[in-house]
Amino acid sequence: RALDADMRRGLDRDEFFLLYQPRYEADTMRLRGVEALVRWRHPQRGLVNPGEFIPLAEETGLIAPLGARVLRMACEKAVTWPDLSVSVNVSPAQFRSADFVKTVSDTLAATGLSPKRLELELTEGVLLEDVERSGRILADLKALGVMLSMDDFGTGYSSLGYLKSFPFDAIKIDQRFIADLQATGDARAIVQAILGLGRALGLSVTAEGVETAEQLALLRQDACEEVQGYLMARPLAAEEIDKMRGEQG
Ligand code: G
Ligand code: G
Ligand code: MN
Ligand code: NA
Repeated sequence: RALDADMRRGLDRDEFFLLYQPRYEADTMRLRGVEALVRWRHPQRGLVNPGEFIPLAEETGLIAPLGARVLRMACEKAVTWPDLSVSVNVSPAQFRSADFVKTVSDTLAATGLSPKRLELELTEGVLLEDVERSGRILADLKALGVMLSMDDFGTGYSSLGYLKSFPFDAIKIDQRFIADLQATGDARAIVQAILGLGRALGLSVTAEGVETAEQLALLRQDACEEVQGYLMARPLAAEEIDKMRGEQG
């Protein structure tokens, strides 16, 4: 397909780049880290969003080289931000590709990034297929010293069992629950339950998609550790993160 050929050419020509969305400690609003989010500057179409090309890259197998490129860019940048952690999204086909663990290990070695400052965000889809093999990959990643977080938590089927049997360090509450968050109601009850689960299992919890002051206030009331969302900051160019770090001192 045309877009597939375009992507191959785009990789050769360095058309992919990263934006970084800040993640804050909810208590203090201190900048703690960033989530890397890939973008494609297509010569004819302009800016293309990952929602359009990640699924295609998953189908064609191009996700492995694209994911490796993303990881490399994120780690190189993170080395210049010693006070921050950087999270990178890993999609299912990338996770299962033959040399994923080696790619992560090689990238850490090549960039010199401390493994504990790299967080890999995995969705449940990563784990669904071959549970035993997934478990081995997760253990190998954990052995490298990187952090593992479960993304979009709360919308899948077996997240609770996965949290218990796999070595996750963190969970990110799915944006849908934050969008519905009000002082009273189901969404708040669910968010509180996830926060309780995080505390009980020793997992750090991030609320994603925080868009209003009310949502932020409720999350702070309920002792959510970390927040991310348009209320605080959109995904930003690396230079803007440089500036923010300068201002924070
Ligand atoms: O940045 P945006 O909100 O448009 O992202 C849309 C989707 O694309 C999200 O689900 C996000 O996790 C995913 N995504 C963004 N960047 C990457 C990436 O570098 N790798 C993978 N696998 N997914 C990404
Ligand atoms: O699937 P994942 O959680 O990685 O998706 C991250 C996506 O969510 C990115 O595309 C990012 O642009 C988007 N995002 C980040 N903050 C907000 C927000 O406050 N509101 C909405 N609607 N989307 C957000
Ligand atoms: Mn994510
Ligand atoms: Na998410």
